[in-house]
Amino acid sequence: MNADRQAGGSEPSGASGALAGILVTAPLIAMLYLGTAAFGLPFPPFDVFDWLARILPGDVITLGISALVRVIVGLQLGETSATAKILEQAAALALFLGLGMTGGALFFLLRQRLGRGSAWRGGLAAGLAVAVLLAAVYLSVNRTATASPLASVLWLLIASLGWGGALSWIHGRLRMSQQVVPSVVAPPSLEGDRRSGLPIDARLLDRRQFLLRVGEAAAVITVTGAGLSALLESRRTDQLPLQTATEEPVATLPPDLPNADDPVQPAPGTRPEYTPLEEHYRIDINLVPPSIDADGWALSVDGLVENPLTLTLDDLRTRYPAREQYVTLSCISNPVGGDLIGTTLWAGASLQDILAEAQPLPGAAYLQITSADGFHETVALALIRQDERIMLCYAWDNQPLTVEHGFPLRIYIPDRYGMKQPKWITGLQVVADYREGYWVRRGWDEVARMRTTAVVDTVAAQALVGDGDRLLVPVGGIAHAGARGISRVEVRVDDGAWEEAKLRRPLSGTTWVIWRYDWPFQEGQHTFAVRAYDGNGVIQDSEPRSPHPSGATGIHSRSAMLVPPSGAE
Ligand SMILES: Nc1nc2c(c(=O)[nH]1)N[C@H]1C(S)=C(S)[C@@H](COP(=O)(O)O)O[C@H]1N2
Ligand SMILES: [Mo]
Repeated sequence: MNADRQAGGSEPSGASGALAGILVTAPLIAMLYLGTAAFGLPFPPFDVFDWLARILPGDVITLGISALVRVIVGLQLGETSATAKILEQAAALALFLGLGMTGGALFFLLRQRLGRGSAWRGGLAAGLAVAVLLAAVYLSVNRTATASPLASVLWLLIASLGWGGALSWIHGRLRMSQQVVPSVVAPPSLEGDRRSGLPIDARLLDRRQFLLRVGEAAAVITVTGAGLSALLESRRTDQLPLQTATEEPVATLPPDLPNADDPVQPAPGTRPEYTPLEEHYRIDINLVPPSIDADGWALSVDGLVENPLTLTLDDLRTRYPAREQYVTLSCISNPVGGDLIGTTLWAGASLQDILAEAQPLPGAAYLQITSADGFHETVALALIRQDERIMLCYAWDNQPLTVEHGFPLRIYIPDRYGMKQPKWITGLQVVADYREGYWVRRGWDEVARMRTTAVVDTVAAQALVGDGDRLLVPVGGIAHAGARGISRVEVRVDDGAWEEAKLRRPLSGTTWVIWRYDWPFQEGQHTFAVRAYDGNGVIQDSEPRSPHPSGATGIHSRSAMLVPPSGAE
């Protein structure tokens, strides 16, 4: 046996370490999930992913986002932003498992190198190293754990030590089984002990059999832990109506829309003009949105101001005239025709009113906005002075902001893509110098002005309408040009001429416009293309451009097979 070891190759290999890493990390993930679901402790797999998303170069992230959106749209995986979050969460788990695997391999290789020193000390060192890394990541990005930082760091320490201990234990057992069962006679089967003629004893199991047992245990712990956590979490979220962060009643009726009497009705199949809140896209840099306790939160307005302010949510609601605005918000990553766009009623206080109270000092030129998740943006004071609609918004759809959409406070800036409009605002600072915002620094457009775009949502081949002796096909969708409005929409069928569509009066000057075009029915396959002119009469860019860096452009079209209605012949 000694000879075997001295001959080399008796130490468990790096590959065994990789396997051990997986077998130890999977149950660890389940236990961490349980800690999150039961006690609001941090969940490092998501934190590590969010941390990477913040430190990786902008091009890498942008490439990742556009690939993700293309896959979701291409494979028709469902609503883009919700699907993206699920895929990102899966990627985060895979990444963490991969890191655990690498950690296991490294541990085994290091043990080979460092010889046979005290095994438990190796495990302790590995656990401590992991604990330091996880705690650093937690402290730098985590805004979702509700447990105290002390409890959280302790928990990370315990979990990491458990991980290192288990790894070291597996390593020790593998080495021991190698010692007892010479590799020449240890066949890769459960018959191993009998064939090698050794007594059946847990300590004498051959490596494969031992790993099989560990694998079984790991699977049981992982599945049980994950199942239990999922159960706990669904209980908890069931109690939160729509994940609203306060106890205020949630409005269930759609608001009375100001254009309800407009004669131009959306073509059947057009997306809802007013987006149900739960269907509004969500885009941000967090796998789980930051949860902010309303009681502990207050907005600080400081920097180059005569009169620094600290405003609670109630102050914002009561000290300044409330403003309401129907708004269409779009992500700059939205492809033409995509679903990363939505319309709802925003309410808040004009930033003009708040700045008037804070009184910027001479030399003040910009407002820096910081968010709980580390996101930030800069707005020129000159822009705020010329547009009273720029507001700090505390309500959407007649109710407090939901956690996903920025509770307790977000900003609204007309005519800008979502990337310029922070959610989960914690502070405003009046400054002299410009500083690039989060996505600007990562290579996206500095101004991020909404592009003029139009989309064919529907060719209502199943909802033909009669018009005298003619049969018409309703075609329709949305057109949008930020706060510039839409003055004209045109439709082209196949290679025909551009024809004017009807416009429905919009909910406000800052929402999309619903258009409709009823086309005299012609049998066969037809393609309907659409283009829009903004409120100033400027025609849209028809050149197809990808979202990066300034927003997607191009002509949207939709094809449909038109067959005569049965019974119409
Ligand atoms: N704090 C914070 N605010 C943010 C973001 C973010 O990642 N963090 N993402 C921005 C982007 S890119 C968009 S498109 C909008 C989306 O807002 P919504 O999720 O409410 O639709 O939020 C913006 N505000
Ligand atoms: Mo966005």
